[in-house]
Amino acid sequence: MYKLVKLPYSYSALEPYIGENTMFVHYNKHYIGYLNKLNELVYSQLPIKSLIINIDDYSTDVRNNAGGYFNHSLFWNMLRPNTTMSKNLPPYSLQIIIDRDFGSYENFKEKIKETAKKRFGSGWVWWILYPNGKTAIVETPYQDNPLMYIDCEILLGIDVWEHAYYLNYEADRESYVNNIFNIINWSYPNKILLRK
Ligand code: MN3
Repeated sequence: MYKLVKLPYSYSALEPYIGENTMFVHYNKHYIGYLNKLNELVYSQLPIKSLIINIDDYSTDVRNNAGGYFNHSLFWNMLRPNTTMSKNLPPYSLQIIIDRDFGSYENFKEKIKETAKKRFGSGWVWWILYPNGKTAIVETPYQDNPLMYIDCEILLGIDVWEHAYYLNYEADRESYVNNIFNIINWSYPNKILLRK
């Protein structure tokens, strides 16, 4: 049985950027839905990451629900509350990597916004780390993620399904993505890069 990852903050903690209703529905309806469906479909002792890496061996139903479960389990921890309305800039250790691979933090943000715009319909935008140490921004459809396609590590993921923002932003994905930089938990990618 795959298990629920607890939301590491309250449903209202990401306000004003993501509202309490959105978080409640996102967690309880969508996330728990993927998990329950996945547990109905497969009885596996395999760590979820191994299942994801070998996803081509499974049905589309397993792919969608395993992806939904895995992606959201990461996503909750990639965000953090920002009650001080600070700019939430990445720490120096990440700034160096961002400057190296994207030129500047502004360019990095632009690249993410542009990639989110390019994703037609539901999906995710990712900041990934290649085995050679370079990082890049990519996107995947539905509940897919880069581990299903290539050898890499996920540094950050942004859910650009309408269910992630519609109650707050209606169809304005751009404003949602623009605002999400205020609540990115930079410790998440930082920990992965420090291990290298
Ligand atoms: Mn979602």
